[in-house]
Amino acid sequence: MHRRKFLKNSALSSAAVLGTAPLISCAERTKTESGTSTTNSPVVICTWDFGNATEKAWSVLSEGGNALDAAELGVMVEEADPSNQTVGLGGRPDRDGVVTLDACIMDSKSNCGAVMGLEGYVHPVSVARKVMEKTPHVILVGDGAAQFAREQGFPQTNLLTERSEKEWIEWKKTAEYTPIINIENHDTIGMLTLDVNGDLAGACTTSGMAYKLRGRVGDSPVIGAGLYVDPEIGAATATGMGEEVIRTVGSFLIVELMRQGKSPEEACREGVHRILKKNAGKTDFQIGFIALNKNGETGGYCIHPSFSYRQYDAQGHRNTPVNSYLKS
Ligand code: SD4
Repeated sequence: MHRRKFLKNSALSSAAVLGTAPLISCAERTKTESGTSTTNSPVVICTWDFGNATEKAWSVLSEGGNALDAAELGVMVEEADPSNQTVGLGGRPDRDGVVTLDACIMDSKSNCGAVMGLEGYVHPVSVARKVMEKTPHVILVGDGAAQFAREQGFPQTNLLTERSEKEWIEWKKTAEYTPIINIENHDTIGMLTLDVNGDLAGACTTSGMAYKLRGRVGDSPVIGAGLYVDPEIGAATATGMGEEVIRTVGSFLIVELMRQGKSPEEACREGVHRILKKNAGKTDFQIGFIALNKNGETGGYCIHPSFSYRQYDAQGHRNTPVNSYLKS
């Protein structure tokens, strides 16, 4: 049923691209036996060019699956990939050599869950979802989060790969803390999804800044900073220097800017400008925001060039470089 409606919408969208029908928004009013309902053409976007993760989420959405499942299953692909050293298994450790993971998830009813500083579990996003669904809480941290993960039956795993350990040992020779401005195509994954029912969801997961102080938590698992979803407006997520995103409650800000009528790109640009204003000319860090509104429109903005987002929708898939404040 969902799939049929989605395919119908896809056909409408294609007709619009070809100039045979006006494409006003992704939402279509459809007559059903019980009245009128809104159906949508699904969309998924994620920070950077995480093709496999986005494809996974799209496989859920294009079959009529829900936005929350799509976001969780999508980012799990990166969590399980040891070659990505900024998320999940194989993530770079803190300065004490321990991989600690942060993640959050949010649905279109404003339910949310998060784990911070989780050690020994490959899928913090799934633990975050259990926090959301099985507890009266939103956030669990450190040992408490690990205890909860164990109790929920998640398997324990050593997350420190040989490669990440070798690099950490090398780093210790100087122990200089210099976050890399851009890690092209390999960075924190924030994913935003819109399903056939018009429901939005999002997930964000990371190992955080490499060689961070033990106990440091960035923006990624902080609802409103690294991720925010508002059922009436849209959703936003962030990557980059978490401290700066937290100071502006970045993703919440972007959703509120969309509420005021800004397009996703305009809202992301304003969010980046707010951060820059607070830093009075300092630009030696990266911030990248992406956003998806209720109509399926997407956009992003960043400080340094080379940030992009991958998108899957009824028109296919593409990697979209986003405009940046600095041009080189
Ligand atoms: C953090 N925002 O922990 C994350 C990390 C990140 O580019 O996105 N790095 O601050």
